[in-house]
This record gives sequence, C-alpha cells and structure tokens, in this order.
Amino acid sequence: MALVEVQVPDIGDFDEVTVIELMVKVGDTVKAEQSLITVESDKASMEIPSSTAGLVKEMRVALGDKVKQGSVVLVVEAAGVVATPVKHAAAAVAAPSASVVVATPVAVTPVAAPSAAGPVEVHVPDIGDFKDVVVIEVMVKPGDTIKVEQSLITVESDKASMEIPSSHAGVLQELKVKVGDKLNIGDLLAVLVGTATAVAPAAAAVAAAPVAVASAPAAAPSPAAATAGMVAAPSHAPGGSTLGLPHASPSVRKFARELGVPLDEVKGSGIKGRITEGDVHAFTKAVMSGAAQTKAQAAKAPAASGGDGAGLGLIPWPKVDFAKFGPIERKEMGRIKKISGANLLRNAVMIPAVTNHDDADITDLEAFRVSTNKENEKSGVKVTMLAFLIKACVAALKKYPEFNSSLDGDALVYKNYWHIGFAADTPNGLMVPVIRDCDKKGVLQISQEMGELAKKAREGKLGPAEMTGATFTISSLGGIGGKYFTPIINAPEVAILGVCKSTMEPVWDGKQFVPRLMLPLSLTWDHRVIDGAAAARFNAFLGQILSDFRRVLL
Ligand code: CAO
Repeated sequence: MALVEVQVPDIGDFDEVTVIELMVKVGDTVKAEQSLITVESDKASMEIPSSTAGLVKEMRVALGDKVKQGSVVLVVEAAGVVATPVKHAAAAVAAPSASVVVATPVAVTPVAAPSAAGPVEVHVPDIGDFKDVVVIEVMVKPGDTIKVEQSLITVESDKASMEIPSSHAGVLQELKVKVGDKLNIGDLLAVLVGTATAVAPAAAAVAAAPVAVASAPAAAPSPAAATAGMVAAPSHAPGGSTLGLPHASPSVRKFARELGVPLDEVKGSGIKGRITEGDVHAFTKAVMSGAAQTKAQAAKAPAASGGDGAGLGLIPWPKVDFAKFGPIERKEMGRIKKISGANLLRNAVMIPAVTNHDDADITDLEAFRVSTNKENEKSGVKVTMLAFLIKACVAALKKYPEFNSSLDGDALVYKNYWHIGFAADTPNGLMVPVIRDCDKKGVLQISQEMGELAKKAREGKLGPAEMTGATFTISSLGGIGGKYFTPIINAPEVAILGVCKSTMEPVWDGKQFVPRLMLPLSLTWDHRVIDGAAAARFNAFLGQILSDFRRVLL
C-alpha cells in the first residue's frame, strides 16, 4: 500500500496559520474527508480534512506549528480510497475537496442600488457549498451605524464558522435573522437606511466561501478580494473568547451544542486555553457524575456550602487558606449533612420567612406529664413534652388551616391530614421523621412512635416513607437549652415551630408575681402564605392550649 503525504490545501489568503488542535494520532485509521487538524488565523478557524483514507503512519505537524498551503500534515498508508484525486504540483497528493474555508469574492445577489439613501436590503452572499448554515451570533442591533464590510452575524456549518459582512453602510433599521436561524445564499439579513455606500461591486459581498480547491482551482481568491471583504470565522481568537464566543473549533462547538453543554463554562486544556472535544467530554462526565454543576443547575439548586452564589448574583464564597493562621484538619461532610444543607439553603433563600417568639405557660401540663409518666412507669413508654406539643399544634393547625397548607404556583393546597415532622439530632446530622395522622392518635401513641422513629433516625435506619409527607414540623431543643431561635421552614411546608427549654419564671397574675414554668416558642412562617397577625394568633392559641390542655378537646 502506498504512503501518501496529506498536505494543507489551498487555504486562500491565509499564508501562515497555526496548528491549534490535532484530531488524530499515529495508528489511527482515518476516512477520506475526516478532519485531521484545526488551524487558526486571526480571522478564521478551520479544520483540515484528509484527502485519503488509510492508516496514519506519521504526524508531520505539532501543536503550535505554523503551516501553509502545501505543508505536509501527516503520512497515511493509503487504503486505496482517495477523496478527490488531483495531481498536486509538489506530490501526488489529493487536495481536500470541500472542507476548507477560503476567501473568495462573490457578488451578493441581489445587491441593492449602491447609491440609494432609502432602505437597502443586505442579503447572504455566495457562501459556496454551504447550505443551511446556522446563525450562532448576531453582532449588531437595530439603530447601530453599520460600515461597509462590518460583520453583521456569524454563521456556522459543521466544518467552519464565518462572519457575514454588510454590503452597504447605513443605519440598521431592521434585522431579519436571529440566533438559530438557518440561512442560505440570497436570504435577507437586514435592512439599512441612511447613507447607503456600497462596496465596489467586485468586493461588495465578499464572504468566506468554501472552495473545492481541487475541483475548482480557479475559485481561489484574488489578493484584492481577499483583502477587501473576506471574513472567515474569527469566532475563536487565540487566547480567549472573542465576541463572547468560547475558544473552540466549529466542530467542538457543534458537539457541545448537541449535548447541551454550555461551552463558556468548559475549561479549555488546549493551546491558549482552547476547548477540545475531550474537554467537552470531561465536562459532561463531571456533570453527570455530580462532581460538577452547570451554572444553570447551581442557580436552581444551590449546593450546601459549595454553592458559590453565582446563580443569585452574589459575590463568591471567600476562599481562605486557614492553614496560614494555624494548624487545621479537613474532613468531608457526610451525605446527610450535604443533602440537608442544600435543602436548608434553598429554603432559607427562597422563603420570605418571619419568626414570632412567644411563651407558653406549661406549669400544669408539665405536672400532668410527670404524674402520667409515674403512673405509666411500668409500660415503658415515656410521655414527652414534644408529644403534647404535637397534639397542641394539630389543634392550632385545624383552627388556622393555612399553616397546614403548601404553595403550588399561585394556589394554596390545604391538606386534610395532619402529619407532623420532628427534627431529630443524629450522629449523621439533622433528620426529620414524620408521625402520620397525629389528629387520630393520642399523646401516648405519639410518644411511643416518636421514640421509635428517633431511635431509627440515630441508627440511620429511617426509610424514605418515614421522612416524607409532613404538613408541619416541630424542632425542639428543649432537652438541650436555649431561649429562642429561628428555625428554617421545611419546604413545601409553610411554617415550623421551634421550642426551647422551659424555665421557671416570675409571672404577674394580676395581683402578684407567681412562679410559672414558661416554654419559649418560636414560630417561623412563610409570609407569602401567612400574615403576621395570623402567626401571632396561632402562637397565642397554642399558648392557651398548652396552659390548659383541656382546650384540645374543644
Ligand atoms: N423544656 C425543658 N425540658 C425539656 C423540654 C423543654 N422544652 N423538652 C424536653 N425536655 C427534657 C425532657 O423532659 C427530658 O428530661 P428527663 O430526661 O428528665 O425526662 C430531656 O429534656 C430530654 O428529652 P429528649 O430530648 O430525650 O426528648 P424530647 O422529646 O424532648 O426530644 C428529640 C426528642 C428526638 C426531638 C430530641 O432527642 C432531639 O433530637 N432534639 C434535637 C432536635 C434538633 O436538633 N433541633 C434543631 C433543629 S435546627 O438545627
């Protein structure tokens, strides 16, 4: 089998372009027309295809090399298929047939009268073989003053991107295309008014045109045309993105678009930070595995502490090298902490929450609880203050049903069941088991279920069904201490009750100060659903029930 040198074909006006991407390596089998390398000038990026099918035996270019027409890209052991057999002056190498963008002067059809000062239509010029090129960028807007040859839009095929220049000068009255539109030669792009200076006919609508170098050598650009109006794809200027577009080849951008990858979030590993197909692959993998998030994802679901606030338009989270100030130890947070952290952050950020603080006199209730526990000592079930609180809350939720509702768009969903969640402190982090149908259960049964669920939570044995469906949550720090706090609502619930440690306090009974056991209550509520007055009434009602539990029966 013959060894064939694949050369850079006629690339028009570009006498020296830089190799910015190698798309094949020694040992690869390439097809005819398959892209081998990407080269870039300051005006265009283009993929150089293979003229020959076969096995790559030798690479003759490296990243950063400058190449020009006739430079040998690689040596292929030809498989016998030659794309467009053409005798080349330098060697018997076929030139690529239709994949290289070069500049060629072509008249726009139709061209408006050059001297007219009235509206002038600008059309897509001859863009050679390219059909249905996609508008990927609009560079001007109505009202802009446009110069002759100023780029109006960028279009892209799978092999190249190119800018379409204006054939006339004037003020842009109307833009007829938008990003995503598919265009062909002659399509109306824009309407200009005012000075309508047209380009000299020969260069009027010179645009990047794909030229089949081998089959149509006569179509190569004249130097005059090339300098006059040719514009081919400056969408990836070296060293970063230009005009807001990421630094990547057309095929990589097409690939990213197909996958829905936001290319401007992909870090380029190629020369001058260029994004390669491998980078897009790696980014996709990272997002799919949960190791990374797109900005859109982060905005929807801010991460526990890793959220950088980008979606909220906040300044980034401070990054501090704590080791500079003293010895440190770094420990990854557990799974539950990460999950609950993300939920807490969302709820704290998205709910306009307000907290009302109040005290309930539980002197009599506590006495009753202690005596009940004494009587029930043998049963093994200890009645807790939290169980009484759950019953009291169900009574308050029934009286004020919006506290037992959820927001669904512009509607409120009122629930005719009363499942109460309670925050449980576990070695793995905060969990919220749910006791179902608390309206149908007595304090003893609630106490018993609570004990079992709290135990399961600490052992990490709660099933998903035991943690879902709550209509209201109580977070009790009563066994630990504190006075008041501001609990975070457990969405989609609309309120949560925080309870702290009861203390004996002097309370004025109208005649004198008497010692009463006072329980601090902190009710946080969603102000979209509940008003401050309703929250105060809810707390006051709860206080009444707790001070005289017989009211639960009413
Ligand atoms: N005031 C004074 N004492 C109280 C009290 C209160 N409000 N609530 C409970 N106590 C007492 C109990 O009577 C018990 O005392 P005895 O042992 O003398 O009887 C002691 O505190 C311990 O109670 P407990 O914590 O075992 O039981 P509980 O029903 O109060 O709470 C549970 C159960 C699961 C809620 C609790 O163990 C827990 O995990 N609390 C933490 C919840 C939490 O972390 N909330 C914060 C969420 S926001 O980060």
